[in-house]
Order: sequence, then structure tokens, then C-alpha cells
Amino acid sequence: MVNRPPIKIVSGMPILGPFAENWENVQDFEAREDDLLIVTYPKSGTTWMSEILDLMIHNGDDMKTQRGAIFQRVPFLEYAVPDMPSGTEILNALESQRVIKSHLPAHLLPGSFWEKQCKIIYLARNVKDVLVSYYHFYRMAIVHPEPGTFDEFLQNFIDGKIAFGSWSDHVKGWWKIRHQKDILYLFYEDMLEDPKREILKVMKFIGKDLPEEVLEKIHQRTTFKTMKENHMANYSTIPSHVMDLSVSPFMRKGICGDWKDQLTVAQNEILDEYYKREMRDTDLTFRFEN
Ligand code: PPS
Repeated sequence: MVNRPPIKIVSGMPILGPFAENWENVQDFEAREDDLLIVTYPKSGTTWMSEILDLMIHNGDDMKTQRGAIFQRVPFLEYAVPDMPSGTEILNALESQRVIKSHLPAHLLPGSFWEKQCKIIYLARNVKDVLVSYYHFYRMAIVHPEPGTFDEFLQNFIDGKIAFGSWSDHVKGWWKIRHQKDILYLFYEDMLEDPKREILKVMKFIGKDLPEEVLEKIHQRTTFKTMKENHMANYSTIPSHVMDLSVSPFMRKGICGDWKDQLTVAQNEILDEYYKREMRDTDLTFRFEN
């Protein structure tokens, strides 16, 4: 694969260059009724929710969740890089019940998910921590273009010129339809504040009834520290030509408010302006500190 391939546009959305090659298969993807779908804007806690759901559908059995890396157990629908099976290929071959990861905005989700009325968990995170996390991810995951300086990346982010496009359109788009469809809309900051409360919401949403000790086990197995040390959850098994973890780990900090250590006063003001402007037509709000 060419390192740092340029972004392409599919159906009006910027996407990683190699992902664009598989776009047709993504749009034609056949969802199944019992699929569980996790949707996020990148860097909003997808991997965390993936681990929770995989444990949950296996009744907290952590031997089962050691069967493969998180990106194999919860395949990424849009994923496509040369010489590796694509997300759609992996998913088509997977037995039910599947847990699926996607970063698609609501209007580009393959129609079969709506037709089959699949349960969807949407997880959102405040824009400042997303931006910082995304910048470090761009640096280490070389399927992305070079991020440039932080200021350059910030400008591209605000202009929606990064992979998966505008953060605000994404979080607002899913927020708008959350009551019309089978969608559980959650926040990363709430999960940090009270993980068990949020895990319980997920359990009820997917129609499970697990005893307290299993919920506690799911909680313990999905703390930042435990997942960071778990090779099946921390991306350490992914080939280094896809992610160079020596540049920045995948499990980086896992907190709310890291932006305070990363943004200059001027950059913070730009983001405050962006947030104010973009969020004035919605009742969706975010917390920037816990
Ligand atoms: S991706 O590439 O879009 O799928 O990334 P995603 O998993 O959505 O987001 C990665 C960020 O989530 C943090 N993370 C966690 N935080 C708290 N607790 C747990 N268990 C956890 N697991 C992952 C991860 O550290 C990334 O955030 P940053 O701010 O970069 O640390």
C-alpha cells in the first residue's frame, strides 16, 4: 500500500483513499436482524464500546473475547486496505450474532440496517478531545494523509476535510433521528463518569439480563488500564504498516479534558467559536470536563 494515500470523496463524504475502493460493497452490505451496530465519529470510544458489547453478548466470558483482536471480533464495516480482507468480506463470513463498527454519518448508513431494524448504539465525545485524539491517530495510522501541524489539522477538521467529514454534522445527524429509530445515543463523558450505569443502559437496550457480578466483570475488563494491557483490545497485533504504535499508542490517555494540555489559548478559542456556531441549531450539548 502507498503510505499516506490522499483522502477521496464518496457520496459527498471524505474517506480514506483505500476505503473508497470498497464503497460499493459497503453501500450494498446485507445487515442481519440480530446485528448490533456501534456508530461513532472517529476517536469517540468505539473500541471501548466494542469490547463491552462483545463481552456482553458472550455473557461476560473473557475467554471468548480472547479469541481474536478487537478489530477481528468487531469488524469495521468501511475498512479496506490492500492485501488485507476488507470489513465487508470479514463480516460476510462471520456467523451471527455480529457486532459491527461503523463511522458513517446517518444518511450514508447502508439501507439494510434500517430495513432489518438493527439495534444501533451511537457514542459521541466532545469535539476538543476528539480533535486531539484524532490528530495523534492521524500521525500513527499511516493509511491517513500526513496531518501536518496541529494548526493545519485543526483547520482541516473545522472545514470537515478529514476522514468521515464534519464532526458536528455527524453528532447532530444521529441525534436528530435517535427517537425515530432503534438508537441508543450515549456519551463518552458519561461512560467515564459512571461506566456501570452506562453498561446497564446498553444491556437493557440489547435485551439482555445479566446478573450484577457479570456486569461488574464487564466493567472491570473494560477499564482503560485493563484494555491498554490487553493485546486483544489495544491494537498491538495490527501490522505496523497500518498503525505505527511507536509514534502514538492506540490506547493513548482515555480521559476527558486532555485538550487542556494540548490546545493553545488561540486554538481553544477557535474551537469554542466552532462549537458555538455549529451547535446553535440543536439541543445536543457536550461536557468538556468530568
Ligand atoms: S477509532 O479509531 O475511531 O475506532 O478510535 P476509538 O476507539 O473510537 O477512540 C479511541 C479513544 O478512546 C479511548 N479509549 C478509552 N477511553 C476510556 N476507557 C477505555 N476503556 C477506552 N478504550 C479506548 C482511547 O484511549 C482513545 O482516546 P485518547 O483520547 O486518544 O486516549
